[in-house]
Amino acid sequence: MTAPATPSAASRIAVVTGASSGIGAATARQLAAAGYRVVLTARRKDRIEALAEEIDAAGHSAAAYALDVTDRAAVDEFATAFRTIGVLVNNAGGALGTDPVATGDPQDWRTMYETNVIGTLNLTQALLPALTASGDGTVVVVSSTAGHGTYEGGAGYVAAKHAEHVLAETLRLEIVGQPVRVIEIAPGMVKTEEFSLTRFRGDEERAAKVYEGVAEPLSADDVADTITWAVTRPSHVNVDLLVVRPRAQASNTKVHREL
Ligand code: 8X3
Repeated sequence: MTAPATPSAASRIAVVTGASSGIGAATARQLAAAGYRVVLTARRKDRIEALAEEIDAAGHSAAAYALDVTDRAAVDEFATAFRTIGVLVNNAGGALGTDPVATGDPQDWRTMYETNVIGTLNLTQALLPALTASGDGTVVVVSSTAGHGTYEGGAGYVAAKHAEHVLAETLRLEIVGQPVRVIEIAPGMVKTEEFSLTRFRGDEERAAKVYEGVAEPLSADDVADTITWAVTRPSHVNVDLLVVRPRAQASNTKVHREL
């Protein structure tokens, strides 16, 4: 079995967006444990500062930087802090609503496109020079199984996640020959504290129904584990796309529930 690679000095920094909770927070913890100096970004400063302290206290290295990924000027300003970085994990994003195409709110579609797609574009564009300068860079795009198939009520989110998939696939084509990998991780049903709650605008009952009867949805740690595994493969190994679902989920619309 291939041993996990340890980052070189020039590629030791890993930037994680949406690091205030869920998959982002779990990924920050695991990359820190794998030897990266993690830079946590999210809008909620208090949360990422607390997580950075926790990671430091565990003997690893972290810094927190409050950032809205949709604010290009702020992203550009953030990027000036880095000459070289090893890893960018584009995790920030999320879903809003489950309305059908016929009645979906265009503003929800815009918001999802902005946070998931333009946010990923902003960070990737701003940090690509530093990733390339490291001589060993990795861009991770945390998309979704929603980026690979649709389902009723999901179109706004599905469209945004398909766009993220296209961004990753196109970037990989465009920068081949440069020392930067592009990895897409596409998780299916993951039970986190916020994803479903945000989608249903705080309606706890509807949010909980998504996971009803599902024995073991994926956890944030399960997904962070796949991200960390892909990132710590030797530099010449590019995991283009990794789809990960719970065993109880065979497709976006086929879920085994014990009710
Ligand atoms: C989350 C998966 O099924 O809610 O990205 O679209 S799903």
